[in-house]
Amino acid sequence: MMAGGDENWALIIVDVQNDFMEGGALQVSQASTILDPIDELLNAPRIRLVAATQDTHPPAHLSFASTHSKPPFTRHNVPHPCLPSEHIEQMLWPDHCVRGTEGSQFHPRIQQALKRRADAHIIPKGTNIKVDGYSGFADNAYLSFTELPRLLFENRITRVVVVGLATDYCVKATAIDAAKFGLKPVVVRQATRGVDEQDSQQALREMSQYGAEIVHSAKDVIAL
Ligand code: VGL
Ligand code: ZN
Repeated sequence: MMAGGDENWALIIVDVQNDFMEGGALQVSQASTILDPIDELLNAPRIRLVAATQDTHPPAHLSFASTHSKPPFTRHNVPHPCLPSEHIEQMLWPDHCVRGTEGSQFHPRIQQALKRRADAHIIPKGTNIKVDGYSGFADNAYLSFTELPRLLFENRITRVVVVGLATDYCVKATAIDAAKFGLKPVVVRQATRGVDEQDSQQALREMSQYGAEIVHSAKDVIAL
Protein backbone atom coordinates (compact mmCIF):
# COMPACT_ATOMS: atom_id res chain seq x y z
CA MET A 1 0.00 0.00 0.00
CA MET A 2 1.42 3.34 -1.06
CA ALA A 3 1.64 5.91 1.71
CA GLY A 4 -0.57 8.95 1.23
CA GLY A 5 2.48 11.18 0.84
CA ASP A 6 3.64 9.38 -2.31
CA GLU A 7 0.37 9.92 -4.08
CA ASN A 8 -0.56 12.72 -6.42
CA TRP A 9 -4.25 13.50 -6.26
CA ALA A 10 -6.42 15.20 -8.82
CA LEU A 11 -9.97 16.50 -8.41
CA ILE A 12 -12.23 15.78 -11.40
CA ILE A 13 -15.26 18.07 -11.39
CA VAL A 14 -17.79 16.55 -13.79
CA ASP A 15 -20.16 18.80 -15.76
CA VAL A 16 -21.08 21.43 -13.16
CA GLN A 17 -22.69 23.51 -15.90
CA ASN A 18 -25.73 25.79 -15.91
CA ASP A 19 -27.92 23.39 -17.90
CA PHE A 20 -27.55 20.74 -15.17
CA MET A 21 -28.32 23.13 -12.31
CA GLU A 22 -31.82 23.79 -10.96
CA GLY A 23 -33.83 25.57 -13.67
CA GLY A 24 -31.50 24.38 -16.45
CA ALA A 25 -32.43 22.51 -19.62
CA LEU A 26 -31.51 19.15 -18.07
CA GLN A 27 -31.79 20.05 -14.43
CA VAL A 28 -30.61 17.71 -11.70
CA SER A 29 -32.57 18.17 -8.50
CA GLN A 30 -30.62 19.70 -5.60
CA ALA A 31 -27.63 20.18 -7.89
CA SER A 32 -26.48 23.31 -6.06
CA THR A 33 -26.04 21.37 -2.78
CA ILE A 34 -22.79 20.00 -4.24
CA LEU A 35 -21.17 23.45 -4.51
CA ASP A 36 -20.08 23.81 -0.85
CA PRO A 37 -18.55 20.31 -0.68
CA ILE A 38 -16.72 20.95 -3.98
CA ASP A 39 -15.32 24.21 -2.51
CA GLU A 40 -14.10 22.25 0.49
CA LEU A 41 -12.34 19.76 -1.80
CA LEU A 42 -10.80 22.61 -3.81
CA ASN A 43 -9.19 23.73 -0.55
CA ALA A 44 -7.82 20.27 0.32
CA PRO A 45 -4.01 20.51 0.33
CA ARG A 46 -3.45 17.12 -1.31
CA ILE A 47 -5.27 18.10 -4.52
CA ARG A 48 -2.48 18.95 -6.98
CA LEU A 49 -4.53 19.29 -10.14
CA VAL A 50 -8.13 20.14 -11.00
CA ALA A 51 -9.82 18.93 -14.18
CA ALA A 52 -13.32 20.24 -14.92
CA THR A 53 -15.16 18.35 -17.63
CA GLN A 54 -17.53 20.37 -19.82
CA ASP A 55 -20.33 18.61 -21.71
CA THR A 56 -20.08 20.38 -25.08
CA HIS A 57 -22.47 19.23 -27.79
CA PRO A 58 -22.89 20.48 -31.34
CA PRO A 59 -26.46 21.43 -32.36
CA ALA A 60 -28.54 18.38 -33.44
CA HIS A 61 -26.37 16.07 -31.35
CA LEU A 62 -27.23 12.36 -31.48
CA SER A 63 -28.21 12.41 -27.77
CA PHE A 64 -30.89 15.07 -28.26
CA ALA A 65 -34.51 13.86 -28.40
CA SER A 66 -35.24 16.70 -30.84
CA THR A 67 -32.73 15.26 -33.33
CA HIS A 68 -34.89 12.12 -33.59
CA SER A 69 -38.30 13.84 -33.12
CA LYS A 70 -38.81 11.67 -30.02
CA PRO A 71 -39.77 12.59 -26.47
CA PRO A 72 -36.89 13.22 -24.05
CA PHE A 73 -36.08 10.71 -21.29
CA THR A 74 -36.87 7.73 -23.53
CA ARG A 75 -34.39 5.16 -24.85
CA HIS A 76 -33.72 4.90 -28.55
CA ASN A 77 -31.54 2.65 -30.70
CA VAL A 78 -29.02 4.69 -32.64
CA PRO A 79 -26.43 3.46 -35.16
CA HIS A 80 -23.01 2.66 -33.78
CA PRO A 81 -20.74 5.52 -34.99
CA CYS A 82 -18.41 3.23 -36.95
CA LEU A 83 -20.27 -0.09 -37.24
CA PRO A 84 -23.44 0.99 -39.10
CA SER A 85 -24.95 -2.50 -38.93
CA GLU A 86 -24.86 -2.34 -35.13
CA HIS A 87 -26.95 -0.20 -32.83
CA ILE A 88 -26.40 1.17 -29.37
CA GLU A 89 -29.06 2.17 -26.91
CA GLN A 90 -29.05 5.88 -26.22
CA MET A 91 -31.05 7.78 -23.62
CA LEU A 92 -32.57 10.80 -25.36
CA TRP A 93 -32.11 14.11 -23.57
CA PRO A 94 -33.57 17.57 -23.92
CA ASP A 95 -31.20 19.81 -25.90
CA HIS A 96 -28.49 20.76 -23.40
CA CYS A 97 -24.93 22.08 -23.21
CA VAL A 98 -24.87 23.20 -26.82
CA ARG A 99 -21.41 24.67 -27.46
CA GLY A 100 -21.27 28.42 -27.04
CA THR A 101 -24.52 28.72 -25.06
CA GLU A 102 -25.03 30.09 -21.54
CA GLY A 103 -26.29 26.66 -20.47
CA SER A 104 -22.99 25.06 -21.40
CA GLN A 105 -21.01 27.46 -19.18
CA PHE A 106 -19.78 26.31 -15.78
CA HIS A 107 -21.76 27.39 -12.74
CA PRO A 108 -20.33 30.82 -11.82
CA ARG A 109 -18.83 29.52 -8.55
CA ILE A 110 -16.95 26.78 -10.40
CA GLN A 111 -15.92 29.25 -13.10
CA GLN A 112 -14.45 31.54 -10.41
CA ALA A 113 -12.62 28.68 -8.71
CA LEU A 114 -11.09 27.52 -12.01
CA LYS A 115 -9.92 31.05 -12.85
CA ARG A 116 -8.12 31.33 -9.52
CA ARG A 117 -6.01 28.18 -9.95
CA ALA A 118 -2.98 27.70 -12.15
CA ASP A 119 -3.44 23.90 -11.98
CA ALA A 120 -7.01 23.93 -13.36
CA HIS A 121 -7.81 22.39 -16.74
CA ILE A 122 -11.01 22.32 -18.76
CA ILE A 123 -11.84 19.09 -20.58
CA PRO A 124 -14.54 19.36 -23.29
CA LYS A 125 -16.41 16.11 -24.00
CA GLY A 126 -19.46 14.98 -25.98
CA THR A 127 -18.15 16.99 -28.94
CA ASN A 128 -18.66 14.26 -31.58
CA ILE A 129 -22.13 14.69 -33.12
CA LYS A 130 -22.36 10.92 -33.82
CA VAL A 131 -21.75 9.54 -30.34
CA ASP A 132 -22.49 10.59 -26.77
CA GLY A 133 -19.68 11.09 -24.29
CA TYR A 134 -20.52 10.53 -20.64
CA SER A 135 -17.04 9.84 -19.34
CA GLY A 136 -14.45 12.57 -18.91
CA PHE A 137 -11.94 10.16 -20.48
CA ALA A 138 -13.55 9.03 -23.74
CA ASP A 139 -16.74 8.91 -25.78
CA ASN A 140 -19.26 6.14 -25.09
CA ALA A 141 -17.94 3.99 -27.98
CA TYR A 142 -14.25 4.60 -27.05
CA LEU A 143 -13.60 5.97 -30.52
CA SER A 144 -11.50 8.76 -29.11
CA PHE A 145 -10.11 9.96 -25.84
CA THR A 146 -10.26 13.43 -24.38
CA GLU A 147 -7.25 15.37 -23.10
CA LEU A 148 -7.84 13.95 -19.61
CA PRO A 149 -5.83 10.68 -19.70
CA ARG A 150 -2.71 12.40 -21.03
CA LEU A 151 -3.11 15.29 -18.57
CA LEU A 152 -3.30 12.92 -15.59
CA PHE A 153 -0.43 10.79 -16.92
CA GLU A 154 1.86 13.76 -17.54
CA ASN A 155 1.22 15.03 -14.02
CA ARG A 156 1.91 11.60 -12.48
CA ILE A 157 -1.54 11.50 -10.92
CA THR A 158 -2.16 8.29 -8.95
CA ARG A 159 -5.55 8.97 -7.41
CA VAL A 160 -8.61 10.95 -8.46
CA VAL A 161 -11.51 12.39 -6.50
CA VAL A 162 -14.60 12.41 -8.71
CA VAL A 163 -17.49 14.82 -8.03
CA GLY A 164 -20.19 16.67 -9.96
CA LEU A 165 -23.20 15.81 -12.15
CA ALA A 166 -24.83 13.48 -12.75
CA THR A 167 -24.15 10.50 -10.44
CA ASP A 168 -26.01 8.04 -12.69
CA TYR A 169 -24.42 9.16 -15.99
CA CYS A 170 -21.25 11.20 -16.32
CA VAL A 171 -19.92 10.78 -12.77
CA LYS A 172 -20.43 7.02 -13.01
CA ALA A 173 -18.75 6.73 -16.43
CA THR A 174 -15.84 8.94 -15.35
CA ALA A 175 -15.20 7.05 -12.10
CA ILE A 176 -15.35 3.68 -13.87
CA ASP A 177 -12.92 4.81 -16.59
CA ALA A 178 -10.61 6.20 -13.89
CA ALA A 179 -10.64 2.76 -12.25
CA LYS A 180 -9.81 1.15 -15.63
CA PHE A 181 -6.76 3.44 -15.79
CA GLY A 182 -5.71 2.29 -12.31
CA LEU A 183 -6.36 5.71 -10.81
CA LYS A 184 -8.12 4.59 -7.61
CA PRO A 185 -11.18 6.86 -7.78
CA VAL A 186 -12.82 8.28 -4.68
CA VAL A 187 -16.42 9.41 -5.16
CA VAL A 188 -17.83 11.91 -2.67
CA ARG A 189 -21.57 11.40 -2.20
CA GLN A 190 -22.26 14.90 -0.88
CA ALA A 191 -20.55 16.37 -3.93
CA THR A 192 -22.63 14.55 -6.55
CA ARG A 193 -26.34 14.43 -7.46
CA GLY A 194 -28.14 12.24 -9.97
CA VAL A 195 -30.90 12.48 -12.56
CA ASP A 196 -32.73 9.55 -10.88
CA GLU A 197 -32.35 8.63 -7.22
CA GLN A 198 -32.64 4.86 -7.68
CA ASP A 199 -30.29 4.84 -10.68
CA SER A 200 -27.83 6.87 -8.63
CA GLN A 201 -27.82 4.29 -5.81
CA GLN A 202 -27.24 1.57 -8.42
CA ALA A 203 -24.49 3.67 -10.04
CA LEU A 204 -22.67 3.98 -6.70
CA ARG A 205 -22.78 0.19 -6.31
CA GLU A 206 -21.40 -0.30 -9.84
CA MET A 207 -18.62 2.21 -9.25
CA SER A 208 -17.59 0.42 -6.08
CA GLN A 209 -17.61 -2.93 -7.93
CA TYR A 210 -15.01 -1.38 -10.25
CA GLY A 211 -12.92 -0.47 -7.22
CA ALA A 212 -14.04 3.08 -6.56
CA GLU A 213 -14.10 4.14 -2.93
CA ILE A 214 -17.37 5.81 -2.00
CA VAL A 215 -17.16 8.32 0.85
CA HIS A 216 -19.76 10.62 2.34
CA SER A 217 -18.20 14.05 2.65
CA ALA A 218 -15.26 16.25 1.71
CA LYS A 219 -13.99 15.76 5.26
CA ASP A 220 -13.76 12.01 4.64
CA VAL A 221 -11.45 12.71 1.68
CA ILE A 222 -9.27 15.02 3.72
CA ALA A 223 -8.99 12.24 6.35
CA LEU A 224 -7.97 9.51 3.84
C1 VGL B 1 -24.97 14.12 -18.58
C2 VGL B 1 -26.85 13.35 -19.62
C3 VGL B 1 -26.46 13.93 -20.80
C4 VGL B 1 -24.17 14.21 -17.33
C5 VGL B 1 -24.56 14.70 -19.75
O1 VGL B 1 -23.40 15.16 -17.17
O2 VGL B 1 -24.33 13.31 -16.47
N1 VGL B 1 -26.12 13.44 -18.52
N2 VGL B 1 -25.31 14.61 -20.85
ZN1 ZN C 1 -24.83 15.64 -22.64
